[in-house]
Amino acid sequence: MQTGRGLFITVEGGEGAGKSTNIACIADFLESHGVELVVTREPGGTRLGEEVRNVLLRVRDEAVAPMAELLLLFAARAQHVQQVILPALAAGQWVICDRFTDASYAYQCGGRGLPASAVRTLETLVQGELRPDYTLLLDAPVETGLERVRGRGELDRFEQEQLAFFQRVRDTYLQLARESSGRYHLVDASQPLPEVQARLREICEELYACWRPRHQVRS
Ligand code: Z5A
Repeated sequence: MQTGRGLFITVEGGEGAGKSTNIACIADFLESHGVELVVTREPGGTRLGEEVRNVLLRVRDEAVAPMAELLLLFAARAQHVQQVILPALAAGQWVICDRFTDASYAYQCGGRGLPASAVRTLETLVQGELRPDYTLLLDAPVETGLERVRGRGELDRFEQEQLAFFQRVRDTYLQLARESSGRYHLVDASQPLPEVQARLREICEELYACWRPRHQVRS
């Protein structure tokens, strides 16, 4: 982490883990401490990225090759990194991103079976040295998350996958959390929302306390 730079925090988890709900709570908490931040998401975060998102999520009558899916995700990511993430971090803002490259390891490698080397190659090409400073993994049993999402109505192309796919995604996230335990904060997202949010506020408080002494924060 460079001095003067904002923090890059990614929020990951399976379907219905509560990423969107909890990012709103994290953003409120940080803003109340005077942290300037950008909240964004993947796929998406730019006009181009949001168009790619629509292409990726739309239900289609042809199978999408896993490598085509991965390349589309990284095309959107390249635009997002250059247009949004790097400029915000350089300006000292925090970036809170709803999913990032760990989702490609979880979904395209764990879920679809692509080799991790494909993601590693694209990660280096597209991001250079940019990696998240911290990752909050909202973890819940697959059935719990799917139940929450399926109550919402129409399912997108990913949400129509089978249970075994989502189980592989979850297992991959948990493996990433074990391998990068310094970066990952694992949060039990099956708990009631107030408890999940209390834990997230605690984590943000710790991150903020480490970051603040090196930075000017408006009162
Ligand atoms: N994808 C990929 O394959 N590879 C990549 O590299 C990237 C993405 C970046 C779209 O992502 C898809 O892109 C995604 C993976 C793929 N697959 N799918 N599907 P997305 O993040 O936009 O989609 P999502 O994961 O499906 O997000 P979501 O459905 O919006 O889930 P969420 O944001 O985690 O949950 P939520 O909307 O905050 O909460 C869902 C409901 O549960 C809502 O009614 C909440 O009030 C409720 N909730 C949340 N927490 C709780 C608790 N603790 N208790 C009770 N109820 C709760």
